[in-house]
Amino acid sequence: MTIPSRTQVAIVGAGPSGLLLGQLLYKAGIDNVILERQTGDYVLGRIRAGILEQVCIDLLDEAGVGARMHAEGLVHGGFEMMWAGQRHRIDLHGLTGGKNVMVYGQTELTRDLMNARQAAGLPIVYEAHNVTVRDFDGKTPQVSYEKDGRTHQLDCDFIAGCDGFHGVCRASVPRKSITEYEKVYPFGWLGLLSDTPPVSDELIYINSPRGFGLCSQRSRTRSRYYLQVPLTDNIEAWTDEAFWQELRLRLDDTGRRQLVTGPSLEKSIAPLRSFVAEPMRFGRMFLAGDAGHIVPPTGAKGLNLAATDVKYLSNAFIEYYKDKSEAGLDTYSARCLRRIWKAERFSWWFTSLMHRFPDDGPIAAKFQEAELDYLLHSESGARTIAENYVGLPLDFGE
Ligand code: RFL
Ligand code: PHB
Repeated sequence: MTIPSRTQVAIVGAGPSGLLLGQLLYKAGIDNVILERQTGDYVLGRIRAGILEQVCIDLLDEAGVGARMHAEGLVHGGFEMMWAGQRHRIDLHGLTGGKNVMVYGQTELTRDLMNARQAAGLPIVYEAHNVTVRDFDGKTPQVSYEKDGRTHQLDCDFIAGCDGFHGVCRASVPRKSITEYEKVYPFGWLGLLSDTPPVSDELIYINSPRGFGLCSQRSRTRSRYYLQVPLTDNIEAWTDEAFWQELRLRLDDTGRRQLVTGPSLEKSIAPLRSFVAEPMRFGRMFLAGDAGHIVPPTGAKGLNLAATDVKYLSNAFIEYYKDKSEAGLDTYSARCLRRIWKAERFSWWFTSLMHRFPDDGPIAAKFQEAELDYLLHSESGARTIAENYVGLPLDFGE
């Protein structure tokens, strides 16, 4: 594949944000080049999100990559919350006027986007090292990168920073031009993926005296489980058997009976963080997805927020090239941030409600149980959870 030295939009990062943006721009006839630090296999090996909101599903359809998702994804009309050993169902479908979520792994979605890009023969550079973004405050931004020992330069109209939390784009902005808000949580999530049938048809979020637990899934034969663990825990110390034993202790009797265990396919510990960078536009460079914000995974919002950033950004580029209007570019940051802060708030609140915080005494657990008891027995309480979980409408509050 020949990589041009000039393009309209240079996209840094081939995670879901970068690949989806590239595909939407391609559909609209806008040239783009993607530069990714890792190999494609490495990107596909990262086990992350599992839950898609309707807004994200619609966007994948718009990008023309939804066929396998509709064939293989599982539609969920509810999930369960457990505390004090009892389960209570949140009827997403009933409480939101018919909305659902879809279980479809980030790995699969990424694979669909990669395949579509390859089929269209669009330029993407894997193992692009030392990516550097320059002159984005002027009219002629540039991106340089090293590949196979040679330095290459890419001239462009715009740079899309889709390079995740540890990327180069946000880090290249002068400190005086950016404000960062951050909260780091005093625990992590230990995740385990296994080819075993899920313990239940729907997800179970568990508040237990031993800490949070989550029973999720990727398909009818593949499960994904998470346990709250101290940040000091070492992944090597968590044998599969130790994981299953701890999950049993956090489940109820029915769950313990129905749990099918097996060897792990992947096991990792992820730290939990709330983070927002403001603004998301710096001249001709725009941040999208985890490059601009991080949520703790409890509300399943990270990938979905990335998808809505990409929707606003692709629309803004399309307006710019087709209608010669900069209106979408000018409002991009404010529109995204309005949505992002609501998802940040929900994810922080849901995390606080469901986890045990090491410095909190027994009274905090009592407060959590009282709040859960109230929320799940109040229709408006349950609806508030459901409405946020399925995702607020794109035009919410506009
Ligand atoms: P990514 O996926 O981090 O991709 C960024 C890409 O940029 C590359 N990169 C660079 N490339 C070139 N030069 C550089 N200097 C570069 N620096 C970085 C990286 O290699 C990478 O390929 O960000 P993106 O595309 O914005 O996507 C965001 C999502 O990945 C993330 O929000 C979700 O995974 C979050 N998340 C969840 N989101 C949901 O909506 N629903 C869920 O159920 C859900 N569960 C989760 C999650 C995240 C988790 N972890 C591990 C953080 C569960 C977990 C455990
Ligand atoms: C997952 O399946 O990885 C998953 C599901 C729901 C969450 C977080 C992660 O809230």
